Amino acid sequence: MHRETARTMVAPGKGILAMDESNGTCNRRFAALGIDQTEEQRRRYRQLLVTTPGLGEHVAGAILYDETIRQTTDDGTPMPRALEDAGVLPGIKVDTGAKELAGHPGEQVTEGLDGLRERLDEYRTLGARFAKWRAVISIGDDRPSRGCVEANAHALARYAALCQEAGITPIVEPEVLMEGDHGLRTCAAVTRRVLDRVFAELRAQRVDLAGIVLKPNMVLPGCDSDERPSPAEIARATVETLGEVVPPNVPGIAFLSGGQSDLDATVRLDAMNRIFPNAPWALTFSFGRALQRTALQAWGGDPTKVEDAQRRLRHRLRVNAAAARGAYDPRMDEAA
Ligand code: 5MM
Repeated sequence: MHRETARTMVAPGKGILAMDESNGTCNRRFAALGIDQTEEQRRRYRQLLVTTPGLGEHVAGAILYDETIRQTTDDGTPMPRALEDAGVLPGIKVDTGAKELAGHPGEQVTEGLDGLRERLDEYRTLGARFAKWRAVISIGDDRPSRGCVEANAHALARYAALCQEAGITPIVEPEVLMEGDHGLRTCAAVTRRVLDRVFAELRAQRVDLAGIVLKPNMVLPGCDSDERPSPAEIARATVETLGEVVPPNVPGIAFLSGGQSDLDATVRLDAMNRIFPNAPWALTFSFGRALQRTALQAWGGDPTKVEDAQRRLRHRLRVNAAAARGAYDPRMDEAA
């Protein structure tokens, strides 16, 4: 079952909408735009996303947060049902967040394994077909440490095994952050090292690699680096790094956007699919910010702006779905 779901999640020309911001993150994004930080506003915003006309055309799955999976649309339809009705698989973020890693100043380990078996049972009852767990790795002096990489990789593997036991497909998300002044090659080396460890742990925990979706960072220079590689250079560095460590039976790789601009994320995904049309895995998107940014700004908490916001989300979905086929044309954005 988890294999079939994994294949559906990365079906050709489709991606995943990451809309699983925890309340803290969602409230921060709302606060920056002067939107009330209430449960009702978060519900209205998530309703806007899941009821976007034609959502299922470009999106195979949407990742929800615990609060959202329990909410309904105005007419009382549970959010997961609204997604199913749109032809979109409902997913759920099941980690409980990245916390400071003891003995490793400046590093984090993602928590949420305690009671996960029982929570997965409940989430499946609520309609979840897949799950997500995000590990966070930072680059800096002596970072990432061996302890940080091993602890996060082990947790990701334990999570993935529990998901498959529950018939839920795991998204495995080890994110190497963009913060820092490191170059492209450093990011490539750290990403390779992290993924190598993640796959070693997945194998040790007997996770079926054909029944997962990998959600990594693209290989990029740090935000404070002077390097300005082209989309083609980034595409090559990313796919070649992944090619060294990601087994070919993993059905799909769905990238996070990690703070890139909307356009950068799209153009770089497109370059990967143009340069590597025969990659062993599907190469698609599981963006959060790079899909939602313009929609959230347009909405701004104003009920009269819902349609405009949905139009903007639909546009970013359309261009990224094109990028997932290597068929993005910059004129698509110029015309918007
Ligand atoms: C959508 O945000 C997700 C949850 O974040 P928090 O736990 O920090 O609230 C996040 O995991 C997201 O799915 C990934 O980072 C991908 O999103 P971006 O914006 O990097 O594409």
